Amino acid sequence: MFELCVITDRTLSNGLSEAEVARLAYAGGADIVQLRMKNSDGKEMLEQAIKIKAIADEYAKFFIVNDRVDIALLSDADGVHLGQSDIPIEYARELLGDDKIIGISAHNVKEAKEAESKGADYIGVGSVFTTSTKKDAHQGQGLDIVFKIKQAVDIPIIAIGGINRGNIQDVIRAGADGVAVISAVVAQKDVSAAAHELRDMILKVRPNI
Ligand code: TZP
Ligand code: MG
Repeated sequence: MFELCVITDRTLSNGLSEAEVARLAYAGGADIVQLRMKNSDGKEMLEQAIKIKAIADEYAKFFIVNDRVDIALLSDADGVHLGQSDIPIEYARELLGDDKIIGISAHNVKEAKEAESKGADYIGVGSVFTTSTKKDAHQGQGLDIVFKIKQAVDIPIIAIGGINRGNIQDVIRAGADGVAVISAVVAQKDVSAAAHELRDMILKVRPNI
């Protein structure tokens, strides 16, 4: 369900819109597309969200919105992904209800356990490796953080940050249930092929999916 999450980034997507990237990513095998539009107007983000929701339904895949609970509700997304300084999970849950997915970013075991106890559906863990995609990321926490958080919680964990074809299998072996990537898919010439290759690599390490 959560094996490969592709997160949009207009600045890396070679002129493609978020919805165009989403279609290619789903076609290649992404399980989730997360719409991430930092600094964009609500109107433009909602337009992309509504388009991606329709595409996600076509492919019977998941659609998650980064940061914006309002956009998630208005587009009938499957859920939201929230960081430690976004709307706290208890408030987001009040708005979204029990049926929507809420993912929470955690950088240590304490944050992960707290998110789980407050009803998070999955934990985003990172940045595992260094990445230039998110300048203020907690850089390069290593595979160790994946292992530690996996031991500490019972909900799925999705690793993020600098993950690519060269290290994705190590991340799964360290205990991640899934991975989230931006540049390794969105910035590639063939977005579908990149998503397909990464998902295949996950399957090779976890053939039981
Ligand atoms: N959160 C932690 S690292 C990161 C986010 C959104 C960026 C990941 O991008 P990339 O290109 O897959 O390293
Ligand atoms: Mg956020």
